[in-house]
Amino acid sequence: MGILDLDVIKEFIRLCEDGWKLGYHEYHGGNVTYRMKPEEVKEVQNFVTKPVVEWTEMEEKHTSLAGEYFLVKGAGECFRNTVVRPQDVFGIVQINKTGTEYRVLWGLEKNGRRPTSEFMPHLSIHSIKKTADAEKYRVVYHCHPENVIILSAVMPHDSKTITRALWDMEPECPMTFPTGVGILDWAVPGTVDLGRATGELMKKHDVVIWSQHGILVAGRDFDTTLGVVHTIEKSAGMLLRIRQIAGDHYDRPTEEQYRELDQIFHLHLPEEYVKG
Ligand code: 2HA
Ligand code: ZN
Repeated sequence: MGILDLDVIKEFIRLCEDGWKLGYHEYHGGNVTYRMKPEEVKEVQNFVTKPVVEWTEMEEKHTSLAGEYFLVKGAGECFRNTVVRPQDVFGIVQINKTGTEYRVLWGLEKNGRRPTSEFMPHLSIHSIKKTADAEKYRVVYHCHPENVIILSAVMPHDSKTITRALWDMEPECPMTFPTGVGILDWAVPGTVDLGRATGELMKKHDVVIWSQHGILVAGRDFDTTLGVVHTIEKSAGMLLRIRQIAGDHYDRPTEEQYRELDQIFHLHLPEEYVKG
């Protein structure tokens, strides 16, 4: 048995493989990080005896993430290669006891053992989400689904408009992303400003669309996280087709129907999105 036989590693690889096959990761597009559970850290320690890169100072301190371990996609790596060269495409990274430094324990072998350039924005989101609910949020995933990107170019960048339009496609949508979708205008990727604005929206939502770029999701596990993206991307595709066929003349659930759905499935849909 080796490190690649551990369930958590296999599941991480499967997310990367599925994301690639679904067309969410052209070239080196997208990135993913996962905050490991204590029992997974223990398992990994059987295979990792000493760090492969010593401590690196972080641009931002994250006290709430002190002592955590992350699976992290590597800078410039392609999701497509995760299955064939996992040790290059991602790695295991440990945060120090004060939340000021990180070190690489395994993987990231190519490209100078560097985590994704979006590692710091990802850590900010992990910090916000862990503080909100440590068990509910472990994955931060960013990808480039085609229909979501097209939709972001033609719809107003307003959270209510876009959330309701996506929800209206099928009940699976409000059930899968009940806190709705935040959206930001086009911005230069990887900047501190974009990271901050995303973090602000992540306090309220689990999903943020970066207009004409892609989507960012925080989730409990790999199934949930990929499931949310898959559902939103399918919904965005249906919405674009319906609008192509019928313009604005198509059936949508009413406010009362949303209230009924909410009551039966205990979704706690925000009032601002339910109200017509
Ligand atoms: O290449 O997708 O947003 C990684 C990205 C940056
Ligand atoms: Zn991107």
